Amino acid sequence: MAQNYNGNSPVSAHRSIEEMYARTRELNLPTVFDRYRDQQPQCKFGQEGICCQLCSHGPCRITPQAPRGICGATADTIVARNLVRLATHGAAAYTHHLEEVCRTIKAAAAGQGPFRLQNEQKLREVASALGLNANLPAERLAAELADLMLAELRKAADEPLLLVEKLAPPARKEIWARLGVIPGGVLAEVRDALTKSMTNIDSDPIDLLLTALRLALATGFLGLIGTVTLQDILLGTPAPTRSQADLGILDPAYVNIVAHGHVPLMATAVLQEAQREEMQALAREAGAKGIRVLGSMCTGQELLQRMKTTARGFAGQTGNWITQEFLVATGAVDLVMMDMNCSIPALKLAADRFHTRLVSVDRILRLDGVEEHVDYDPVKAREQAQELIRLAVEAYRRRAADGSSRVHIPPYRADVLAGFSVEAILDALGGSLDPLLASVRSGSIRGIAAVVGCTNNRNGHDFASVALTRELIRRDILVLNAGCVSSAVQSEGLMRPEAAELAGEGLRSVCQALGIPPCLNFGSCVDIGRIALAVGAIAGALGVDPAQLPVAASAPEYLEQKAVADGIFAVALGLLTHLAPIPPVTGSSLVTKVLTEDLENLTGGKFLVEPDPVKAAEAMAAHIEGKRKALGL
Ligand code: XCC
Repeated sequence: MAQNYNGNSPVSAHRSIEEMYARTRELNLPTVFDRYRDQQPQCKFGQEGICCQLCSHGPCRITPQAPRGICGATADTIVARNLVRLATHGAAAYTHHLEEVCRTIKAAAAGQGPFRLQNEQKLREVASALGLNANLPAERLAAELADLMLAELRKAADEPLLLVEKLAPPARKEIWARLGVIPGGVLAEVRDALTKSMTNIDSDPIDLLLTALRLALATGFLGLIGTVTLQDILLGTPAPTRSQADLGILDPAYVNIVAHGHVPLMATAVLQEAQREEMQALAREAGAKGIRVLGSMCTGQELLQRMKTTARGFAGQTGNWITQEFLVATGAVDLVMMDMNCSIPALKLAADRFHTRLVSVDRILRLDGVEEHVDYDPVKAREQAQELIRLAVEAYRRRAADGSSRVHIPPYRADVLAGFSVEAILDALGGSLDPLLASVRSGSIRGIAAVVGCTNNRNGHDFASVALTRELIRRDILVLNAGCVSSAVQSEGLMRPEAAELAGEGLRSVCQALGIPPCLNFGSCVDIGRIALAVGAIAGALGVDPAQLPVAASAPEYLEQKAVADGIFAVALGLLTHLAPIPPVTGSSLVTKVLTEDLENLTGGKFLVEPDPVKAAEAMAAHIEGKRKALGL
């Protein structure tokens, strides 16, 4: 159940983290929960989005006595501008991920580096949909597709994205064209949004909000859908596999390497190298039973869902971003390879108390105090992976010399069935969406909810994600998870087929007939692109617009800027999008009203801000029932 976090236990929805929090207190190691408490009370101006620090006259804070900043900007302008800047950060970060995948596909196509294309069928389908000659040899076609994506990334703002033209549902394109938000290249959109949200350029809150929509569409189609598509071609399309989650999967007898971040390329290379006898022998020489690669956050979800293709031998998922300090504090982690985002500065403080080695494996990631980096290079990744494994074995030797008294592993773990994708669902259903749609029509499944995104300590770790998911499945709403929410749900055992027992009667019978859990793991946060494709496919099969579907989205514990861009993408797609905690927009009644009310008349989607997960589930269910009625279901 939802808790009001006050710095006392319970701090987390998971027994493992409760136990580890007690352990870190014993060790006098401050963690996220303690620092959260130390920050209270937090600044109300920042929370409401009405602090402007853009120019050297600032900071300006809006109050009834001072309703305008020194330049004359209103609360509406300041809030909208701050929101655009958040979304811009998110959009920019996704482009890095896409570029890394493009570089890797090109290396693989040239026969360089550790990867070979895993899904030629998808390559040919996508290439043909985007107008390439799908009959070319696979390697050449893959390189052309990667070049096409890079060209999309770099298009000018007035050159509409091909991916929107070719992949968006037709009714959506009309709506976006009317609003003037069909985007050009993401980099140009990022540049425009950053420029507009500078001091004294764009002070029109409505234009700023439209800028955010445009940016989010560019992000959604290229950063999310483009990246997911290329990753499937390179690493394989997710297929159902069994694994385990939570800190109890750690085994101190092994050299433990944690894959932590978002871009699963170096992690996959390390996993593949770690399977080789020569590397396992290195570990045994050091006295370990072998090497295990464990997942954390979104990189872990990426490995988990590809255990049938490039991630064979993966040992399971430890948790999400709030778990990271507690994971290191088990004393059983030898190396954390950190890629892209969500490695917190405090991870170093935890690692310093143990033998754990932190290594950045992405050129854009640097952690204060961490000198070691092996920046991913698609051509040299095999040798880099071997280097990382050697560093881990060295750290293991230090741990072994230290004795095992400092290792503390909470005994909790849960079985997981992961690896759902549109293709995997079609397979499970015998090749067509019809059986699923029939269950929705008959009402056994009332609708579908995408419960995705980060975890956030504001209301305690993972309480809202788990409670909302439970409430939705109880109401016969099929849940798709992605991002840190996936870990929350996995650790509580909700991604086992047996969790069908917790669902309402209708959903339970469908899940039991198919042998699937009531919460389907769609992977990492970039896999929100996969969910968008699934929504588009369902809308297409029913011959309606996505906004008409009995579907809703939620980011019940959103944290950072990528999630802001994702959320705006979901409302642009026409979905009711639940959000908690309360985003920094409440200082402007105009922006709040546009986002939570008026937007529905424009895109069909809107935000629902509700910190209480039970109330949020009720509102999402009511929305789904309304859509069913309108469709005559
Ligand atoms: Fe980071 Fe992906 Fe958010 Fe989790 S979900 S807190 S971004 S790790 Ni993407």
